[in-house]
Amino acid sequence: AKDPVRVLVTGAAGQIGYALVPMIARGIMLGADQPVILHMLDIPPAAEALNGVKMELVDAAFPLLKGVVATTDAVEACTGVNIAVMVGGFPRKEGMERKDVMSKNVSIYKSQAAALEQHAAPNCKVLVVANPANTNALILKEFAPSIPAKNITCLTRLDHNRALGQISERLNVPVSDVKNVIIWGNHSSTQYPDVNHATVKTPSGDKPVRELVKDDAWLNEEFITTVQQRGAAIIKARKLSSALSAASSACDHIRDWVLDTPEGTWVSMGVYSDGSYNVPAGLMYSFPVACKKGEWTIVQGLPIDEFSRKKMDATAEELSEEKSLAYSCLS
Ligand code: NAX
Repeated sequence: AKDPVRVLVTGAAGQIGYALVPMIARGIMLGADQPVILHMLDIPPAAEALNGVKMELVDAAFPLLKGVVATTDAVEACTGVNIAVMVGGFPRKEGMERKDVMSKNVSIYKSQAAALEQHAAPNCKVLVVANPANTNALILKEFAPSIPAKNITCLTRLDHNRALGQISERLNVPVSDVKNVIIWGNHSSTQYPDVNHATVKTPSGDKPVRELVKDDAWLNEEFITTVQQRGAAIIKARKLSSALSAASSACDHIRDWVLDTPEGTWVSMGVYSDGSYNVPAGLMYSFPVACKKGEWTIVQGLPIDEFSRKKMDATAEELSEEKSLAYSCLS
C-alpha cells in the first residue's frame, strides 16, 4: 500500500473547505488508491466549526483517510505537508477599500509562506484559491524563497471549467468532449477566456470550437463575459459564492499536476511567468499548461491574434497594478 500523502487545507471551516475535504478524503484529488492525512487550518473564531468538520470526517469513515489534524496553529498545520491548498483569506466586506483587503491578505500570505517554507515537506506543491488568488500566490512565493517558484500556483481551473461548460451547453455536447480552452491572466473579471485553440471531439475527429459554434460574435462577446461574470451570477442565484465547483476544480488542478494531463490536452493554471507569450516575467499569470511527472510546463507556440493580444495585455496590466498595491502594503 502507498504511504499517506499529507494535504493541507487552510480556511477549512469555510464553505469551499466543507465541499473540498470530503472530495480529498474520497480520493478525488489524488486517486482512489492514495491514502491521505488531512491537515485543516482555520482561525480561532472558527475553531469550533472546524472541529465539527473533523467530527463529520470521522463519521464518514472514509477508507482512504488515515488521519485528521484540525488546528488554529499555522506551524502545526503546515508540518510535513506534501500538498497545500490555501483557501483561507480575508473576504472583501461591504464598504472596504481594495487596499485594506489587500493589506489583510498580504499579511496572512506572508506569515503562512514562512510556516510552509520552514515546516512543509520538501517539494511541497502549493495551490492558492483565496482571492486575490494570483497576488496571494505571488506574495507566498516572495516570502517562501526556498520553495521553488514552480511549486507555487493559483487556481484558474474553475474559470477554465466554466469555459468548457459554456461550450458544452451551447453545442449540446458532453463537456468531456470539449478541450483546450485557455484562461489567460488574472482570476478576476479581466481574465481572458480564449477558445481559439479549443476543440470538440466528433465522430470524424477533433473539430475547432469556432467551426462548430459558427457564431464569432457570441464567442467574442457573450461567451467571454459569461465566463468572466460567472462568479457573480452564482452569488446572485445562491446568495453564496461558488463552493462545490471551486472545490472540484481545486481537485482537478492538483490531480492533473500530480498525475499528468492527458496527451494532447492542456489545462489553465496560474503560474509564475517566465515571459512566455510576452507576458511580463514575475507576475502570477494563468497560462495553458501541460503536466508530466509532477511538473507543469507552459504550452508554447500557440498563435495569438490581435484581439487576444489586447485582452492578454489588459489582464497583465491589472496584475501589475495588484502587485504594486500588494508591495505598497508591505512597507
Ligand atoms: P469562507 O468565508 O466561507 O471561508 C473562508 C475561511 O477562511 C473561513 O473559515 C475563515 O475563518 C478562514 N480564514 C480566514 N483567515 C484565515 C487565516 N489567516 N488562516 C486560515 N484560515 C483563515 O469563504 P469561501 O467561500 O470558502 O471562499 C474562500 C476563498 O476562495 C475566498 O477568498 C474566495 O474569494 C475564494 N474563491 C476563489 C476562487 C478561485 O477560483 N480562485 C473561486 C471561489 C472563491 O470565490
